[in-house]
Amino acid sequence: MELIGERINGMFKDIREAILQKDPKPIEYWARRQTEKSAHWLDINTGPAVSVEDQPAVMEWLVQTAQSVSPLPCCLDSTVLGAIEAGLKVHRGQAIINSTSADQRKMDIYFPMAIKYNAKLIGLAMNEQGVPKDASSRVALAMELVVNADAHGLPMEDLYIDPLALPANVAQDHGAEVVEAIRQIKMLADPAPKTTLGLSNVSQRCAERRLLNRTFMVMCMAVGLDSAIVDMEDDLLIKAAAAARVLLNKDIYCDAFLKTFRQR
Ligand code: THG
Repeated sequence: MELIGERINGMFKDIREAILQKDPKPIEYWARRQTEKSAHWLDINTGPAVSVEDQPAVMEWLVQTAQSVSPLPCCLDSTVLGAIEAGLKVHRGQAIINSTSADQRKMDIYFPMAIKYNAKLIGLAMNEQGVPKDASSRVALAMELVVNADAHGLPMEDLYIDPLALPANVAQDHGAEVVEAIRQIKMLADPAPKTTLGLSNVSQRCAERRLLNRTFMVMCMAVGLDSAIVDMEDDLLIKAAAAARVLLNKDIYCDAFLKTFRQR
């Protein structure tokens, strides 16, 4: 299970303030902290308070600040093309572009960009018409992403398809559809594309957030979830990921499997 730490996101008040004050300390803190907690990538999102014009410079600053204290690669999370490219230009290691939709005009820009910068690419199972209601429409959009990866020459293991998790309190019917979509997406091609989710979406403004996050993650892992953007502060979530890998026979069982998982 590949873990992408969600915390460097302007949606959080301390990060929003850090961006406005150009104070590197909170960024450095969360880059180090999520690295210690065994994240594999750092999601970097400027958040809603930064204007489109300012986004490239802020993304560049966030990536450089995070990578000045952490060896981890970043998952560049923005809807602004210029911000993604600014992040890619200063990034060290293999980045993840987060994200393209299955909109053909966007795919024709983002797939070549991923290849140019040797980056991985998250493809959202949505298009101009928005987020689909059921599993089969998510899978149809995932197929568009797979076809485009093939056509543009992006290796299938560098494509991460995100069927889009929505909050359980307002979109309860989507949970089971996401699970079924993941199961089918893993059968679309051989080798299969990878799968990912913004896991904490599922519990936004819900009671018992961590319980919902952990449970949904394990359910999705059972049908082929390869990675997720997660709350690395939730130690039991990380332990559940390790346990699920053992129980799915993806890692060998040893008495130290929790420790072993965190050391990778
Ligand atoms: N798919 C992809 N990328 C994504 C998402 C996705 N990036 C953003 C998001 N969704 C994943 N990251 C987060 C980060 C934080 C929260 C949820 C998802 C979160 N934040 C608190 C909240 O809204 O309640 C913030 C509260 C606070 O200020 O402390 O839950 O789906 N590809």
